[in-house]
Order: sequence, then structure tokens, then C-alpha cells
Amino acid sequence: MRPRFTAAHWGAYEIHGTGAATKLAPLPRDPHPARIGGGWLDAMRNTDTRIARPAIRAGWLKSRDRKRAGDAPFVQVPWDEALDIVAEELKRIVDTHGNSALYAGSYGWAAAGRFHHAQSQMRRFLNTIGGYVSSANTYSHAAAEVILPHIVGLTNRGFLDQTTSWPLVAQHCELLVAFGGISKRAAQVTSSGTSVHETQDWLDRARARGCHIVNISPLRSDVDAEGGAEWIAPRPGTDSALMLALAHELFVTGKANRDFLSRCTNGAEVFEAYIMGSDGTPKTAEWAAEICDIPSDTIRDLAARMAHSKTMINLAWALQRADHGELTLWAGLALACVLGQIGRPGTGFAFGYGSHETVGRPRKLIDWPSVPQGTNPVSDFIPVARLADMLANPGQAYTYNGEHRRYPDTKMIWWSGGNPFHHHQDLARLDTLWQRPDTVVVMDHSWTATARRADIVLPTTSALERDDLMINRRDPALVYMSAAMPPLGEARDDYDIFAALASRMGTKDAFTEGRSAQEWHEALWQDCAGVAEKNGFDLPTFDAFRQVGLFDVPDTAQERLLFKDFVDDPEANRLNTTGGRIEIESAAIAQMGLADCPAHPVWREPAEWLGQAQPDQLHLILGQPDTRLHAQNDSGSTSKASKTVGRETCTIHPQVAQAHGLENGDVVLLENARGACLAGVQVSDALRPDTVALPTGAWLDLRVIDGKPTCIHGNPNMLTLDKGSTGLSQGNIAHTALVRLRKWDGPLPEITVHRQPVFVES
Ligand SMILES: Nc1nc2c(c(=O)[nH]1)N[C@H]1C(S)=C(S)[C@@H](COP(=O)(O)OP(=O)(O)OC[C@H]3O[C@@H](n4cnc5c(=O)[nH]c(N)nc54)[C@H](O)[C@@H]3O)O[C@H]1N2
Ligand SMILES: Nc1nc2c(c(=O)[nH]1)N[C@H]1C(S)=C(S)[C@@H](COP(=O)(O)OP(=O)(O)OC[C@H]3O[C@@H](n4cnc5c(=O)[nH]c(N)nc54)[C@H](O)[C@@H]3O)O[C@H]1N2
Ligand SMILES: [Mo]
Repeated sequence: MRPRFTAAHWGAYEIHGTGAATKLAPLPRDPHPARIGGGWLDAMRNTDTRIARPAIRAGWLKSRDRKRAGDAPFVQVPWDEALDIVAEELKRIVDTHGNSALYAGSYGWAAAGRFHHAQSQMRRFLNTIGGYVSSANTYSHAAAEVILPHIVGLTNRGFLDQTTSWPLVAQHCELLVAFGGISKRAAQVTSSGTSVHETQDWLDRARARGCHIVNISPLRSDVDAEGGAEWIAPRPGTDSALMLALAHELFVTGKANRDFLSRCTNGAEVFEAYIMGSDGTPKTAEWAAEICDIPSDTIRDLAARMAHSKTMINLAWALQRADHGELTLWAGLALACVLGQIGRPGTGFAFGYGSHETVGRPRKLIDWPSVPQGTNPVSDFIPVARLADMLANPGQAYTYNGEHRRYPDTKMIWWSGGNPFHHHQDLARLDTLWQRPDTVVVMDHSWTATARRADIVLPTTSALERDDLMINRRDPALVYMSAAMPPLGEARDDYDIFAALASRMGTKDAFTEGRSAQEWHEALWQDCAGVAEKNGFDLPTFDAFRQVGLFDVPDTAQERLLFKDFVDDPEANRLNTTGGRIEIESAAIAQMGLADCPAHPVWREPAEWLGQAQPDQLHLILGQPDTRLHAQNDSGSTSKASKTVGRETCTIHPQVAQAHGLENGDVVLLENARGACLAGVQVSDALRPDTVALPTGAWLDLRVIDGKPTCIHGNPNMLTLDKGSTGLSQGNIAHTALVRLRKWDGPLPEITVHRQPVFVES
């Protein structure tokens, strides 16, 4: 029998068997299937953590109280009752306070299918009833999204689209300097789904040809050790100082590419003067050695090797998810300009090789259609990571990309397809501020920490319970996603839920356009056929596609070389910046007058860092988890198998283990002024001794222990700092946090977040 298929952000799968015997098998063509996939099916079958029926928080139902807490009791109600209540409340909020009182930024990854995309459906619905306050940018790379248009004249997406392709790196690059590494772990994932995982192979090919990789990161594992890589581990948050010192070294040794600087950049003189000490401090190797805590000889030696090799500089996205993240990205680009190898095969500058599987993929990009969302009549938005600030300070002023804006006054929150009690920083603060709005509606398939903090919970199907289309402009295959299991309990598709709400709001025709989900799939496919035709190929009929399940887009091979045309002829191919070149100094940014983001890249001390730490403080490293996508699949077998005594596992250095009398399998309390969490211990010498690594994504299980808000399950966002990266982008700074650690020898509280909440009768 011909297999059926499904897909997720971490890969595409064949569906084998039926009923209890159903199994998912990665596509045979995928050389490196994602580890994450192992826990998908059982997480979606987990009746302890799935939401089976609509539910309303008992306190809200009874008296509209706002006591949203992780352990709040719920009343299960029939669908019609839940939908009536939601529609009534939505009308009340909009009529009383206007649509600007509805915050539905609803950031999150949801599922990979093109039609049943939670946020698209939600926005489409809310746009039919007058709109909502939205959010700008992402948790992934907000700082880059805002600064790149100023300094290279491209959006972040445009920049990623032009990233030099991996084959050119594999063929030509001699020295790959990877700030934040290039890891198999993060490259498991790409937004919208992928039929193959190739990043690892490109890295291996480069190495096989003799390319030397320098992993500049607190973690050795940020480049796989088996393949071989040199490891330099500066203090976290100090990369920009290292970059400035590398540039200094190039200038003083006469290795700076002055031809490139004068032809292709603006502001190089000011930058050079700063590097040479216009502020009183030359940015020498000794200067940076002190800040970064690495030997000055290492810096000098690396600069020399960069100058005499064909060198590619890559920054992992993580580097700008930190205090002054804009400046770090900018410093990396400026260093690449001083080196002057941008625009040549396999060298120059990249942002995010390894951060997503598709970055640098040598494929033609095809702009497939998506579900039209309509237009939002409300123009108000917040920078996505300023969620808690918005709740704390309605009306307060803040800056964003040169604008002076004010936070709206939120009375209702709508979240579908995201998990702020996973992704936001300083979760104890968010937990307090979350009590402010009148009403919180959450749509999800699982009882996440966010669903538990809602007033009204509407259970959705997961991607495994419905048909959909995997259509990713960066992937060479289109996948017809077939349902692998029936909807769990009373779960409904987001589309059906919004259609039923639209009926109640009087906008059903506008929302559905009279189509069923399958009719939407067919209509989308028709639109795809038009796009295919423009690209010179035909798609099969919808029925044929559904039968076969996979379509391989023909002739997708395409290589790209970032800024080649511009570097070949900067006058003829000006960049879309103020001065038409790469801006090492930006008049537009200078004009904003931001204290924390001046006119050119500089070193600024982060809000918290090891250079200003007590001897017993450690820097918290929180990479993306190897066994999950964020908090998704945390209740599945693969994620659970990676835990220690049921908690997220943190990695500590043997010196820390010795100082605190710890060994593998122990439990520690990580804490700072903001909160605390319990984590299991794994000892390894593959990280800086003054750091502790704890992946993100353990479902928040919050208690108060010794007066302190504590996640007993190991969620690192209890410890992170909720502050904008700079007044330019206001991006999150998840990677900027110091903690203390001690052995936990108290009783181990039982984890309850992987169980159903308490249900009561109304
Ligand atoms: N400390 C720290 N925090 C971080 C980061 C970090 O590096 N460090 N990284 C940040 C980054 S880069 C990101 S992108 C964010 C990610 O943050 P999120 O995207 O919020 O995390 P997910 O767990 O992927 O949340 C997606 C939610 O959608 C739900 N869902 C799945 N399918 C459907 C569906 O069909 N319908 C509906 N309604 N819901 C569905 C899932 O169950 C899940 O709860 O986290 C950020 N947070
Ligand atoms: N398995 C898996 N893969 C994922 C995801 C997932 O949830 N699970 N999420 C996806 C998403 S949404 C995104 S945005 C991308 C993010 O992709 P990345 O940002 O590339 O991934 P991270 O794991 O956040 O960070 C990479 C590494 O940066 C290092 N690092 C931290 N601080 C510093 C520093 O100050 N200096 C230097 N030099 N290095 C530092 C850490 O050691 C960390 O391992 O990952 C994607 N890939
Ligand atoms: Mo992300």
C-alpha cells in the first residue's frame, strides 16, 4: 500500500499502520531525521496532557475573578456553551473598550501545515470583527529584523534569502568562524516543515575538503565534536568585544581590506577611529582578552588566520537574543567588512547557518500562496517581547525603530498556537501581570502552562488529526498531510472553531467564504498551480496530489552569493541603505538618539555578565532543546527520556560539581533575584567552568518555595531578564542572565504539569 504522509517543523513523515499500531517513519530520503520526531505521536496521544473538552476556569465562571494560576480548577463545558461565552465576552470587550483592548499578538510556532496555521486562522477571524493589537518581529531574531534594513538595506528575510549557499562554503571556505557554533541540534528545525536535513552534510563536506572550523561558544557541543573543530569559549555576551579586537588587529597589522571598506561601506573611518581609541580605549587584543577571558594571543592568532584564509564569519541567531544584540550583529558585519571577503565564493558573512535547517540551502525559493488574513483595522502593535511591559504599564511611552510609541490598555488576551509561559522571560513577573486583563482565551491542543492560565480554553486538533498541506518556499517537496489519528476527545480544528465563532459574531461568510477546510485546501492548491506555472512547471491535480502525497518541485537547485553584484559594482548595484552601501555607521540610527544603540557598533557591558559577577555566580546558557521544539512534545517519550529525576537536565563543569559536591543524577536549585528552578545534573567538561547550560522548554510547573517563585520542572525562563535588547528593536535578551546554584537536598516536589488540571462541577 502506498504510504500516506504528514509533516512538522522538524521533518516530513510516512504514516504506517492504523489505529493503535500507527507509526511515523521519517522520509527515506532524509539523511538526518530529527530526534524531536521520536516523541511526537506519543505526545499527541498522551491523554494526561491533551485537552479533551472545552474548559472554563471555575473562578472566572463564578465571579469573573482573575486568579489565573497554574493549578486553577476548571469546569468542562459543552462546545456550544463555551463558544457562546467567548462570543459574548468578545462583544462586550469590543463594545466597551474598542478593538485596541484586545491583544492577540499570539506569538508562537503552532503547527507546520499551510491551511490549519493557528495564527493565520485567528487573524483572519479577528480581522472580520474589527481587528486586534498585534505584535511586531519574533523572539528568534527581533534585533536583526529591525537593524538589518538600516545597515544592509534588506529585511531579515531578504538577508536570509540571499545567504551564501552551503555548496560555496563547502567548496571554497578555508576558515569558518562560527560565533555560537553551527549545531545539529538547532538545525533539526525549520519553520513550515522540511523534507530533508542537510546542514550536517554540508559541514562535513567543508571539513572533508580541509575547511577549519572555529567554534566560538560557551559550549563545545555547538559544533559536533566528532567532526573536529577548534573551540574558543569567551565569556557569554562578550562577542562584540572580541569582534572589535579582531578588527583592531587587522587594522594594526595592515591586513584590513581598505579597498573593500572604501568601495562598499560608509562610516569605516569613524569605526576605525573608535577601534583605535577615539573614546580613550584602543580595542586591542589585551583589552578584549580582559573582557572575554581568553588569551590575547588567541585573538591575535585568529585575526592573522582570518586574514590569510578564505574566511566565512557566521553568527548564530542566539547572539542577538541578548542585551545589545543589535550591536553584536552589527559588530560581526563590520568585522567581515574589515576583512573584506564579502561577495566572494564561500567567504564573507552569514547570519544563522545551523540556526534553521534551511539557512544557506542551495534551493530556488518559490513564493507559494498562503491563507489570506484580510487587513487589521487596528494599527496598534507592540514589539513582541514587550508583552509583560504592556500589561504592567498601559499608556507608557517606549521607543521602537525610531518611533515613540505607547503601550495599549489590554482588557482581553487571545492566544492561539503559542506558549508565552514557555517563551517569555522572567516568568514570575509575567505570571503576576497576567492577572490584569479581564479575560484570557487560549486555543491549544495541550494543557500547557499557558492553557492552565486561561479563563477559557478551546481544545484544537493537532496536525496529526487533520489533513493539510506542507508548503515551504525553501523546501524542494510539497507534502499532502493526511490525518494519522482521529481528533482526540472533542478537539476541533482551529478553522472550525473560528467558523463557529464567526457565526455568532455575524461574520461567518466573510470568514469561511462558504468553504469547508477541504475546499480551502483545493483552492490553495489551485493558487499553487498558478505559481508553479509562472515558475515553468505543472502541478498535478489536487486529487492526484492527495493520492500520491508528495510532489517533488523540479529544478530547484540554485546557488546564491550574498552581495556579489553589489561588491562587483557598488555604484551600479547600490544597497537600499541611506548611503547605498553597507553602513558601518548609520545616520538613521544616530538620529534616533538612543543611549544604548549609538551610530556604529561599540562594546557595551550587558545588564548581567561574568565580568561583573560574584565568584559564585554562573552565566546561564539556554540553547534550544535537542528533544523538543520549544515546549512542544515535552509530554512525549523523547523529551521525557532526556530528563533527570523527571526534571530538565542542566550541564555543569566538573569544577562546579566539585565545589558543590555534585554528581550526575543529583538535583540542583538554580536561582537569582527573579526566581528559581530545579534541574537534574549532568557533569561535563564541554562548557566554560563559569556557565551552566539548561535547555528551554520544560513545561512550567510553578510553586513558591522558601518564599521564591520556583519551577520544579526546570524552566530556565524563571531566571531570564525581561528587558529590551536596546531601544532600537526591544528584542528579548534571553541569553543574558546570571544565576547561583546549590545542591537540592530537600524533598522533591511532584511534577503535576504533565497531568490534567483539576476539574470541578460548575
Ligand atoms: N530563555 C529563552 N526563551 C526563549 C528562547 C531562548 O532561546 N531562550 N527562544 C525563543 C524563541 S527563538 C522562540 S521562537 C520562542 C518559541 O515559543 P513558542 O513558539 O511559543 O513555543 P512552542 O512550544 O513552539 O509553542 C507553540 C504552541 O502551539 C501549540 N499548537 C501546535 N499546533 C497547534 C494548532 O494546530 N492549533 C493551536 N491553536 N495551537 C497549536 C503547541 O501545543 C504549543 O503550545 O521561544 C523563545 N523563548
Ligand atoms: N532542536 C531544536 N531546534 C531548534 C529549535 C528548538 O526548539 N529545538 N528552535 C528553533 C528556533 S525557533 C530558533 S529561533 C533557532 C535558534 O537558533 P540558535 O539561536 O542558533 O540556537 P540556540 O540554541 O538558541 O543558540 C545557539 C548557541 O549559542 C550559544 N550562545 C549562547 N550565548 C552565547 C554568547 O554570548 N556568545 C556565543 N558565542 N555563543 C552563545 C549557546 O551555546 C547556544 O547553544 O533554533 C531552531 N531550532
Ligand atoms: Mo525562534
